[in-house]
Amino acid sequence: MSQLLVTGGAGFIGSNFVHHVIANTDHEVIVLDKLTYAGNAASLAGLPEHRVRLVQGDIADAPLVDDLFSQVDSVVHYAAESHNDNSLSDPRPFLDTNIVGTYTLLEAARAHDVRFHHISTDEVYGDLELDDPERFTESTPYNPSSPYSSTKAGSDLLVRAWVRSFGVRATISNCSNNYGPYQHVEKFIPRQITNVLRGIRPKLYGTGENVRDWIHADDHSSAVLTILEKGTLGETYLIGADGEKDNKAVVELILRLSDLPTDAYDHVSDRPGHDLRYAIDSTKLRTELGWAPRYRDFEAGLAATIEWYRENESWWAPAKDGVEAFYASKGQ
Ligand code: NAD
Ligand code: TDX
Repeated sequence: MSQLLVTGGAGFIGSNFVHHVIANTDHEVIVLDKLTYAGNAASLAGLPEHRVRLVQGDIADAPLVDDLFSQVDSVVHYAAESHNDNSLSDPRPFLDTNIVGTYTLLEAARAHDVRFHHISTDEVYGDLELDDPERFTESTPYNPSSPYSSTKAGSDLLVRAWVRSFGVRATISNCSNNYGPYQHVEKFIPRQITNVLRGIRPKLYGTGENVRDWIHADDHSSAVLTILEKGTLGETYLIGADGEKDNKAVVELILRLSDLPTDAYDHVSDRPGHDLRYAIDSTKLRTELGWAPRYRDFEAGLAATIEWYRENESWWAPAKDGVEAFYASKGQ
């Protein structure tokens, strides 16, 4: 049994990870989360209180971070401003949390010699052409497009520098697009599912030909736990489950699974700088650490996710109107 600090553990992927850790290990977890608009204590409801403690606070608060690092063996760092569209309207919080926040955690990891795992994204590599036979690997050059992805790229580089310069015991993972329960309604899949549940037509940016490489959040969690347990210090691992789909196909599948005509959606204004395609080659993680995804059937995973949103309206309803007003103001 060890003590684990999970930053951003009240967000989408962080809360899925905490559920995964409680179900699959005997670790005790401290969640450090600022509970921004994206964080929700209700995502941790039902977990055993003697194993999970939520501390509301900012990862850029150095005294708080220092105190928490003195209580744990390992840290998994999910906390971030995570939404590309928000980063195009107001980039500042992305610098504060993703850059200064990560720096603050690295200084504490250095002071306390704590094992540190940094969660990042495939978006640091920029995008691929639709017909490019190559996928992203650990050696693809960084080429981020948006304020969000550039701050994530910056945070990755800070981790690498703290490993090399100060010997911090860290690993990094870059994962593709996640879906599953507890994802904020601002994101693509939950937005379209909750639109359908509300009788609103799904909204596709631009032509809808953009490709994302979908992985279930629980598979992301098992990969992170594998890296934490077996990963080589200083290394980067790409996480993906061979789930490439274009956005149009995802919207059509949501409509079909909801017994609606598959053309009952609207095209809306495109995202400025919209990355065309992401695709992950996760050979290193699979061959070196023996990881494999469990959710191999996207349609079944999506159907279960639709069901989760249908059954948990009280979790998402408070955020829905504000999100739709934000998108409507941008013609999206
Ligand atoms: P999210 O927005 O759902 O959750 C982020 C969490 O961080 C929230 O609970 C929020 O309250 C918290 N937070 C924000 N600023 C904070 C601060 N200054 N101090 C403490 N807590 C703070 O995001 P997510 O989609 O769960 O993403 C989690 C991580 O995974 C991020 O680092 C993101 O870059 C990465 N990632 C996400 C995806 C994806 O598909 N969503 C894919 C790859 C990587
Ligand atoms: O209403 C929409 N309609 C639409 O067509 C929304 C919200 C999005 N889209 C498109 C844009 C993207 O091509 O769907 C795709 C997915 O959009 P998002 O859910 O915003 O995800 P993305 O921009 O791909 O980034 C996500 O994956 C990588 C996460 O939000 C990031 O945190 C992660 O790093």
